[in-house]
Amino acid sequence: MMKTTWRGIIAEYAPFFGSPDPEEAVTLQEGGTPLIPLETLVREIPVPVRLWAKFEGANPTGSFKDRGMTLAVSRAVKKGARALICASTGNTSASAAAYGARAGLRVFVVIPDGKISRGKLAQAIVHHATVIQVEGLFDHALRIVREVAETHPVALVNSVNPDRLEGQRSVAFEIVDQLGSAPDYHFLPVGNAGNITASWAGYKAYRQAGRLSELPKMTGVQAEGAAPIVLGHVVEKPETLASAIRIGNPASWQGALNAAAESGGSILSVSDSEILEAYHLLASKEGVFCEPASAASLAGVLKRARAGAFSGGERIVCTLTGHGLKDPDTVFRSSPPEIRVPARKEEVLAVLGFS
Ligand code: AN7
Repeated sequence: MMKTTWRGIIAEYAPFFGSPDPEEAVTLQEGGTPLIPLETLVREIPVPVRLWAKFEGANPTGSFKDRGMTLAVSRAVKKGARALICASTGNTSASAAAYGARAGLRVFVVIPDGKISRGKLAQAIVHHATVIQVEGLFDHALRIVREVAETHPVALVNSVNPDRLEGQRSVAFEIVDQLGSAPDYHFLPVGNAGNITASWAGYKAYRQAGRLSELPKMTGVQAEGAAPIVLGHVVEKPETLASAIRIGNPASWQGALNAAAESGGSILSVSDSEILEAYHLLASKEGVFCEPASAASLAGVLKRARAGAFSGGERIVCTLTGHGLKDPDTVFRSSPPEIRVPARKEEVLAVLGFS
């Protein structure tokens, strides 16, 4: 007998998506990602809470973007689109390139020159997207593709396309299904602010459908050097090592503010060194390798915990939005040098401390 496998979010949550029919979906069986208990890291928190990571790096292209891309590309195909376009800090372009390839569409990605991680660039290239690097920021790239898509026959698949956010709601459905209820707190990194907007909409849709009663407090985490929502103004020159969230003027700014306000949550910022601390803790203490931007969510939890925000008993989920393999350069830049010895047993034993 064939084992039942996960069929992708459109089929698994069909009642929450009016279209397309699951048989017509452009899918790589995205979603169904692990909710991993962080039983070692939780000891960093001075009061007894429970902590999980929703590991979105386990999606087919290695980030949460696949949840929105399956819906956006499926619907674009139904409308007769022949080409897709997006601006990206890397993960959207990787996902658009893969789903576009699967649907037989041309894909154009516009990215900030030299500012996206190598793995993501490799993904766009290997799926045969046309990669256009612009000498500017993500914010400039987004403005350009919005204008192009308004006047030319290319479907825009950035999260300003509502299909993207509709698909990204599915992460909330899964968390509730996995936990049996919503967590008390849901922490996630914020760049263009689509994901916090979509996750919040997902919880609300699930409650409306009678699948949960209590909603979580949505807590968005920005990088200090790219924290327009926390600062309350556009950041002209956003800077952070978490390149995925190096965004100075988020498209879903208001959505993030609403999610935080309606849920009783908040938006905070963390420094690059706090991000790196969380990134290395996850990898070295839990075996979970996410990209730097993703670790901002855990950095936010630790920062809040150290400020005494939790009283004990809370259940906390952090979204880890993308896989660490997308950005190997950060590993080498932030770790001690590798050990090299002559090819002799004694040399290896000496390193082991057995000499
Ligand atoms: C790993 O790919 O904006 O707040 O162009 O790749 O919904 O923007 C990526 C964003 C967090 C922020 N973590 O999510 C893009 C892009 C990772 C990301 C975010 C992104 P949003």
